[in-house]
Amino acid sequence: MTFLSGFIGIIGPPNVGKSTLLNCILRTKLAIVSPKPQTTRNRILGIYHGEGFQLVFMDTPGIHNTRSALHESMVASARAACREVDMVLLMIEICHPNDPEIPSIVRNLKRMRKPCILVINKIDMMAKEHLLPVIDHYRQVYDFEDIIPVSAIKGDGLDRLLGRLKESLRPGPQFFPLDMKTDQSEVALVSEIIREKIYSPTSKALPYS
Ligand SMILES: Nc1nc2c(ncn2[C@@H]2O[C@H](COP(=O)(O)OP(=O)(O)OP(=O)(O)O)[C@@H](O)[C@H]2O)c(=O)[nH]1
Ligand SMILES: [Mg+2]
Repeated sequence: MTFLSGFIGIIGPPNVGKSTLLNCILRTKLAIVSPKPQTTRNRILGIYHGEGFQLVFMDTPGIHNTRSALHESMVASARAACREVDMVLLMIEICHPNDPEIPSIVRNLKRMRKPCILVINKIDMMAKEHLLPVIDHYRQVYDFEDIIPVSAIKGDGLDRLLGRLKESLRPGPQFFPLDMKTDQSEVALVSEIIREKIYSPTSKALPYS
């Protein structure tokens, strides 16, 4: 049987749930999550091992218009990830379907002609009737391979998403060994978790930059 594999970039505006999706798919806490935007600072690999296939996910910092040096480098790393992958997951959230960052992200996708699945997250927060107009709108915006509503926090829609990603895979090597779930060192994982724990009680007191 031919082995199938591919790299998948998770991109989108800040705070839409990209890291929550990565953690839920891999059933492991690899990326920290917080209600504040711009939580993820580096791209984080998460490796999903299936029977005869491997999906390598790249969680990325939220893309937003910025002038600070730190945030510029975060956004640059998200855009670079987009260039390297075989498939992009553009995540938006149903409560802010017209985030001002989305048009520039889509322009970038068009330039790169990347196959992309639109993932509409947080469907647990809205009644179903809000979904159809958003799907109709996004059908006009880009030639998405598919549009998949999910709730990353509850795990809803993830089987469909994984099935769709598996269908898109091409023959390729097993990039990472079976016991490897991420490329982050234990030290990096621990320091990220400490950062996450500090975020919530300190709130605005934490000098963000
Ligand atoms: N209700 C609901 N909340 C969600 C869902 N997915 C994520 N969240 C919440 O949304 C917030 C942001 O989640 P993150 O996973 O940190 O979002 P992100 O896109 O990685 O954010 P950045 O790294 O800052 O770009 C957190 O408070 C999550 O708990 C979902 O499916 N439903
Ligand atoms: Mg994140």
